[in-house]
Amino acid sequence: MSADPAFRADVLAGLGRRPRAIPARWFYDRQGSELFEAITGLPEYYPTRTETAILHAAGTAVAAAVGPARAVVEFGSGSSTKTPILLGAVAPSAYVPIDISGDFLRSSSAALAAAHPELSVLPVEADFTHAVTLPAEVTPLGKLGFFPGSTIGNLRPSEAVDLLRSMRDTLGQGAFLLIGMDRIKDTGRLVSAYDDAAGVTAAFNLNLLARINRELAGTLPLDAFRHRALWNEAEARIEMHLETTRDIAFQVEGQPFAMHAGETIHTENSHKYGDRDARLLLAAGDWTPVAAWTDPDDLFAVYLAQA
Ligand code: AVJ
Repeated sequence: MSADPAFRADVLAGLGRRPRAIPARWFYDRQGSELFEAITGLPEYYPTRTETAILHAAGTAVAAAVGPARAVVEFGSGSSTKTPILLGAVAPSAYVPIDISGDFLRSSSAALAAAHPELSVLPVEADFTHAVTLPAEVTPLGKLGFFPGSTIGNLRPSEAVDLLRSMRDTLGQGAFLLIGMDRIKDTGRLVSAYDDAAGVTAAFNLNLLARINRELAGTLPLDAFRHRALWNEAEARIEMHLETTRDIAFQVEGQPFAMHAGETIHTENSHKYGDRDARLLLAAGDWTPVAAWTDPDDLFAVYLAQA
């Protein structure tokens, strides 16, 4: 299978720049997606189970706030756990998942349509970081955007503002957005969520190098890398890196690279937000927060905002 040219470009550019960094979107080949599913069930990785509980508790209030006859527009292909909770609470007439990867989108949409025969499921294969034209069927319907998981945290603040503005362009004036945002908390709790004792997150991180070797004729010596997760206080984010334990030389598609012991490839940012940070970010993205729900330990928050 010939590699995605965007993957090739991001990897070659990312390994060539200093500090070396590869965008987190490339984690999610089949192995990476399966490893992420395993991460969501880890005892240390609280976000998924916490957000799911919040959605269960807040569903009725969200439905009351957004009103009837809506279209739920999910930015991403939808998760088998969280999406049905929202659909069950809001009972929309249409569901529009938007995702750049068509295969995953089609399979998850088909599964959801089978489970919700009364729902019009209208998948759109697109890059939702830019405004997306929604199917004509949903034009007359009020829109409720859904962006769970604190995936917004993968983006640096300026990129997150741009994404929020694109979502507003896609959904239109008066639309609602339900968005998950992970809270700042005890550093030890945060770091262990990204460096679990079983090493599943380490395998998830290292799989990116295995994917480069698989798809880009890479010769990276995986045994020379170790997973690192650290809290960056100044940026309020967890950073994941792959650190070399010795001097190495390798190729990617024939292009040579060398790394000294201790150098890293920065593979992910997961920004965390206090309540004020979250509200400021939404406002910068031209969204007005109208409600928020958290868990009893204030580990995670779900915001409802209006355009
Ligand atoms: C899917 C991006 C929300 O940042 O917490 C989980 C990905 N990375 N463990 C996150 C992830 C390491 C996750 N997001």
